[in-house]
Amino acid sequence: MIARLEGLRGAVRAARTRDEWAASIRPLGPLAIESRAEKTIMEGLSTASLSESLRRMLLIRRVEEQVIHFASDYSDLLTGNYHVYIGQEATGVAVCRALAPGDLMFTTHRNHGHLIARGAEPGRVLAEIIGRVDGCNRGRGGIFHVAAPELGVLHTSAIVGGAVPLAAGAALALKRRGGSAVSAVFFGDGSLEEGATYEGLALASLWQLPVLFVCEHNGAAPESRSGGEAATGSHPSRTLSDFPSSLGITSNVVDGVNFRAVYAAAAVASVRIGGGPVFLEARTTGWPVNRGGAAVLPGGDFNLGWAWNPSDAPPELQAWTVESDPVARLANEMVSSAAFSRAELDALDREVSEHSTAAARFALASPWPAPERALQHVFP
Ligand SMILES: Cc1ncc(C[n+]2csc(CCOP(=O)(O)OP(=O)(O)O)c2C)c(N)n1
Ligand SMILES: [Mg+2]
Repeated sequence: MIARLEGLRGAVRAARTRDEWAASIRPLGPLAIESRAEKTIMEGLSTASLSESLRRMLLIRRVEEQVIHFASDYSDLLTGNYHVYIGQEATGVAVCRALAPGDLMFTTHRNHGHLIARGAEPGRVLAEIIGRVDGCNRGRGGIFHVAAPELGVLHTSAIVGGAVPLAAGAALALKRRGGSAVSAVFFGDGSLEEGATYEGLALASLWQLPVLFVCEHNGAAPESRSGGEAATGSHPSRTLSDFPSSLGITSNVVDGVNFRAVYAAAAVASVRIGGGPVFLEARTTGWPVNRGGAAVLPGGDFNLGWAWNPSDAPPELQAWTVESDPVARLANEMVSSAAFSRAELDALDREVSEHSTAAARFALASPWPAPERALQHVFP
């Protein structure tokens, strides 16, 4: 699949000039698939890749639950704010699935989900989150700066909007080097309140840089997710993708709860990006028990059975599970299509839960970095 995407990128670049790209600016998305190459992408979403995608979405959820346990079950593991990615798993997994191995990625204060979506080992992510020596960055990054250069995740910035210009800069380097790699950046809707974001968007458009801007709009009402207007309390435009559109960037709004829709938009974008940057606004509805910089688990860990029996979920999660949980939605779709049984998905979930429990044990057993090494890897 990845090799095919790489090949398609080259072919699409060769076929269209920059002017043609500029003229073609308009919303894209699942209904706007326009070429045979783009149709091939959707056909590539096979049974195997769906179960692998659900596995990864569940892994993010289970690892984030471990983060919540770290914060609630221990007094000294996580002493500040932390931000989990629960409710946005479809976006990270679908976008990462559409990326190729050589692509670069930048992320935010919700980085754990993105790192795992990109293939980072959960034990190393959890160890980094609690500052241990076996963490992705030897415990020096901590919860807000988990990075994995070996996976192309060059930097995480907890500064709202901070990663956007960095991703544009990396895209400039990629463009100068030639080749088909792209730079992808995840950021929240709040980033559109920051000047740095506009600089990054404007330069990416001016220089036609290969950047995939993924705006995770996690405050959207369920009815506004698949089109229409999204109520935002802090922006003058009610449709965030209007901002990049006004700068000449191809933009699209997609329902971030719908894995297939995000994948379609991201995969098509990653092919079209040869003609310049693409902006995806993925709308999700916030997990109701995500309280500011912390979270609670009112009914304990997520139970996959809630996907089929939402009335078993705690009252505050029932409506969200039905309307807005990307994991429950994909699991339900996979069972309704008769390609998978509930028992198969339960077995998948058990395996993922064991993986995340072992990852938490690994992180907790990892020692603190040695104080005498504190100045290693520091620029003089
Ligand atoms: C420049 C800056 N201002 C304020 C903050 C404090 N802060 C941390 S997360 C956050 C909310 C960001 O909202 P959004 O970008 O939509 O991301 P979400 O948390 O909703 O995923 C804020 C204001 C910050 N980290 N950086
Ligand atoms: Mg937000």
